[in-house]
Amino acid sequence: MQALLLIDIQNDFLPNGALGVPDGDHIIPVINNIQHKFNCIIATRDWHPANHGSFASNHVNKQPGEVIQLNGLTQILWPDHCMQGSPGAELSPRINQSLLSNVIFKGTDPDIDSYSAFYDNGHLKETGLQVYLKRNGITSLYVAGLATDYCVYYTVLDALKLGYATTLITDATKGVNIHPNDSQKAIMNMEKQGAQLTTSAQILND
Ligand code: VGL
Ligand code: ZN
Repeated sequence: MQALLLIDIQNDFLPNGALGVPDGDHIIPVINNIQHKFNCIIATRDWHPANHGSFASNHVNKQPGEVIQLNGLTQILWPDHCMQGSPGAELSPRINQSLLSNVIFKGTDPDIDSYSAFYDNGHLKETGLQVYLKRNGITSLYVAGLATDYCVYYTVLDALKLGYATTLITDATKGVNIHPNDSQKAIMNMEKQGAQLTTSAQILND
């Protein structure tokens, strides 16, 4: 059984959002077009409390983009984003939500970030995604969403480690690219670790 995982398609990650991914909105029609090909669609939401340790604003004299040690883990600091209950944390109203089977919230602990949809960045706590996938007999994951070089990347790596057959839909993801080739490198590494690559056109052909 297959599932489509839609990572963090939230207002703050779209152009004009607090942490807008360049051309992040381009993936929305692509994803809406392929949803009917899946029986199970799961969305994730980055869902941070206001005092989250990944926000530069919660540290003295720190700017977004700077790197710190946060409770023993290397942490890139971000602008305030996806604050619990804020409009920026809503799923984009342009993404079809009528076919969603479940929504997984992540990044709720102020002391640790959570890029992967499965665990926090220290692999200390599960988000509940794995339990849901097991309960529904899902063994194969198609991954799309934002951002290629952060949440999509770490979700795909964890999925592979957990033994899921994992496919990245390359035209249904966009990256932050703090460094120009970050997304390209992330895709190369996902493939090296065993991810399959496909396109929305390929999925529509199957
Ligand atoms: C993300 C940076 C910070 C993402 C989330 O969804 O890729 N990136 N929080
Ligand atoms: Zn975040």
